[in-house]
Amino acid sequence: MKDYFIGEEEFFPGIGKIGYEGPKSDNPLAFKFYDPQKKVGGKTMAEHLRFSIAYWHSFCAKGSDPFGNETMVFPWSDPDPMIAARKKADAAFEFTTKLGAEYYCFHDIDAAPDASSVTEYERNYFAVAEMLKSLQNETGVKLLWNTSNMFSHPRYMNGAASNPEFSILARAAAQVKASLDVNVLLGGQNYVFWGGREGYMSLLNTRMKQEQDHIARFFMLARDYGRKIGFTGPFLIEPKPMEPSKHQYDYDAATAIGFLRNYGLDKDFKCNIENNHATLAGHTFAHDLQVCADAGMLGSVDANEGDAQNGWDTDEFPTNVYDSVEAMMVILKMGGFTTGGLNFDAKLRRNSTDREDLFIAHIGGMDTFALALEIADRIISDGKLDTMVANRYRSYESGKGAEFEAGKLTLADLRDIAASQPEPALVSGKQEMIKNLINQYIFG
Ligand code: XUL
Ligand code: CO
Repeated sequence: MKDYFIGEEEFFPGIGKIGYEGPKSDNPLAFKFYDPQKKVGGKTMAEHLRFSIAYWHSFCAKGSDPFGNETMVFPWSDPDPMIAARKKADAAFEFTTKLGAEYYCFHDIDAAPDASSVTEYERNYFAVAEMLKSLQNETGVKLLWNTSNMFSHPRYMNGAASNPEFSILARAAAQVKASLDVNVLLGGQNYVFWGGREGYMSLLNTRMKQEQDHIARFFMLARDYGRKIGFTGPFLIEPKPMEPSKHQYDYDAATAIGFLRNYGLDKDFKCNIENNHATLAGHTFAHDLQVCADAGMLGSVDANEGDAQNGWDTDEFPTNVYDSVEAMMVILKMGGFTTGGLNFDAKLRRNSTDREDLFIAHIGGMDTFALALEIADRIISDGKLDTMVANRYRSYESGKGAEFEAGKLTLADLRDIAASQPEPALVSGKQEMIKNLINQYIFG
């Protein structure tokens, strides 16, 4: 057992390394479908899925909600904030190693104690970063991304880079600068911006264009600084339509991509797509992934799911195989992740209070994506679905359709083609047949 915990204290006693036992296993602390070394289409499951653990939900948030107090007792809490940070890091690496996830993600103030003085904040953060570095070296766990929390502190109530008050924008910049320094120290694969308060509560007191210009300038400065200090990975925008703001500027993937292109940031920035953010925007998870993949801008994924009956961000662990299959089809077709991965931006329900629940929740999420990976791979390599889709677009492969695609026809040419032909025949979209086919792949 000692192999799998790092610090002085074991925080998940009685739980060892989680192994693969197969679909017949009735051990809740074993993988039923995620077999890290199993090859799917030339790569191992671990190489495809690149699972990551979110520091904030797993080791910081204790289950309070607007109506109730904390329900979770964390043995890595401590009245001394630096000791608490040390214990939390030990707990995080013990958990991640026992689970067999290869990556983790954090906000600056998840990992290190916050401070209102910038110097003290930096001192805390860099000291914790050294601890994280030695834990990474000991365990082989890697940093998928870090980010700066520019939404919890009261100073950010009117936004960070979009704040009407310049001194707050500058304060936010100090956090991004420090997080980039830490990212480079820890060999981070990506850097994330989630703009929870980069939006507005009322348009009546807001200059939308000026705020968006400021965000773009802020991103340019972050990019220039990052490149200067040797950060080579992509910066990732995480779209979300609302919550906590009434309206957020990175509403959805299409909006974020339009913004990045508008300001010439699309070479250095991509998107980090979260399922529950896409559904809040009125899309499916697969929709926002496809929008990014089509733009060559799908960087990474925050894996979770919402509740179909709720209009808010419930950040549940993913168990929906249908949604995950569709997501994995998009990811596989774009050639898989490069720097990105599947980060569980998901939290336990506040009444899931046993220590083992964190393992069980992640095991479920990893098994769901492992299943989805295998099913998506079968759907793609079998080719039936692709053939049905290709048939829908066949009329553009030759003749006048191909000439249209090649830009050889005018509007008047199209009119003449239409005039010379009978009323076009109706062509079925075959949606029901396709859904039945997907069920065959999932359950057949
Ligand atoms: C909020 C959210 C964040 C980002 C990182 O909805 O998803 O946790 O992933 O700031
Ligand atoms: Co997220």
